[in-house]
Amino acid sequence: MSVLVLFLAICTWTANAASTGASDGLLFRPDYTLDNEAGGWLKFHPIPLKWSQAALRCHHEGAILASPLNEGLSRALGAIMEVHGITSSPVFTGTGAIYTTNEYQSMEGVPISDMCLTWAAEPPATDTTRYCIAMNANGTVTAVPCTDHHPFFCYRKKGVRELNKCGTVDPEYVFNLKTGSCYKTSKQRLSWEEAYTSCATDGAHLAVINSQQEAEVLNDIRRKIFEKETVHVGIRSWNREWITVQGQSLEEAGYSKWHKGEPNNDGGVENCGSMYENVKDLDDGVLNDVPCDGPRHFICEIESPKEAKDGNTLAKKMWR
Ligand SMILES: *[C@@H]1O[C@H](CO)[C@@H](O)[C@H](O)[C@H]1NC(C)=O
Ligand SMILES: [Ca+2]
Ligand SMILES: [Ca+2]
Repeated sequence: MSVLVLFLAICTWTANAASTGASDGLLFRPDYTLDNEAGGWLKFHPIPLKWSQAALRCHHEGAILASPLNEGLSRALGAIMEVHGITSSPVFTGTGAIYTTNEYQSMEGVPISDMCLTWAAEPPATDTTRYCIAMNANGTVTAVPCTDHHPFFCYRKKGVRELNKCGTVDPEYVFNLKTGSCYKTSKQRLSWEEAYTSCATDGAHLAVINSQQEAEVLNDIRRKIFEKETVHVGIRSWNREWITVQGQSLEEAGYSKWHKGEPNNDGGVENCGSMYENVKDLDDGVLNDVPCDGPRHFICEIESPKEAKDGNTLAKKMWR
């Protein structure tokens, strides 16, 4: 009995701690919602994934797979599940037998003995299956195989420094004074669509050329990092109408300089935009249409804070 009282006392104390520190103007990604009860930012991912995929997805977003670390977080997760009508299937938490089959802890390293969990179904004592902890809408938890597919929450605890000057948690975005945008170069060659998704996951977009100066800046980056290679940029053709990933025509965007003879729609399959390799030092940064499937390097862009408002609104629409 005394153990139970102590347990409740800890839970209450933690919940109070989590709900202190009202909004102090710090920002995180616009697709995340600040939840004071949770003590940080939350994003619900309704598309079910395996536990390992869910954990990686959160990591790429600069967050962590959410666990019911305290009552505040538990309540916040339960409330969002209710809003989304998730009552029949539990959601993955960031807690499970992550490193060994019989020791349960959250991704932050908090053992389950330190959490306020009410079990609907406990993990079997001995089993070779790896179990992860899923949460029901009523706040109870269930052990489910980590290879099952469930929706999940990503969580970013409120801290002192959330975003760098590029408005992201990713240090690879480099601010450029000439254009006021931040750029990140790819590590691997991807198809245009994969490149598009890769930038979107960062809260960025495939680089859109908005001026002659930006064409030169991007071409300098391209030449320095990728030398003679072409790179995907954020334009695509729909029935031979070229539209940027922000929904503008090239003229509206501010740059529509094609290489001589381009866009030629070679083979009838050139529906994606690339920045041309530097052929004779004459054609720096001009556009060429290429097949979307062709794996190429690419540059992601985040606009300056002034313009980022629109960019973020667009991005927010893209994100669920
Ligand atoms: C909570 O929900 C789970 C799953 O739907 C169910 O098994 C459990 O009995 C419920 N517990 C309570 C206390 O309502
Ligand atoms: Ca731009
Ligand atoms: Ca072409």
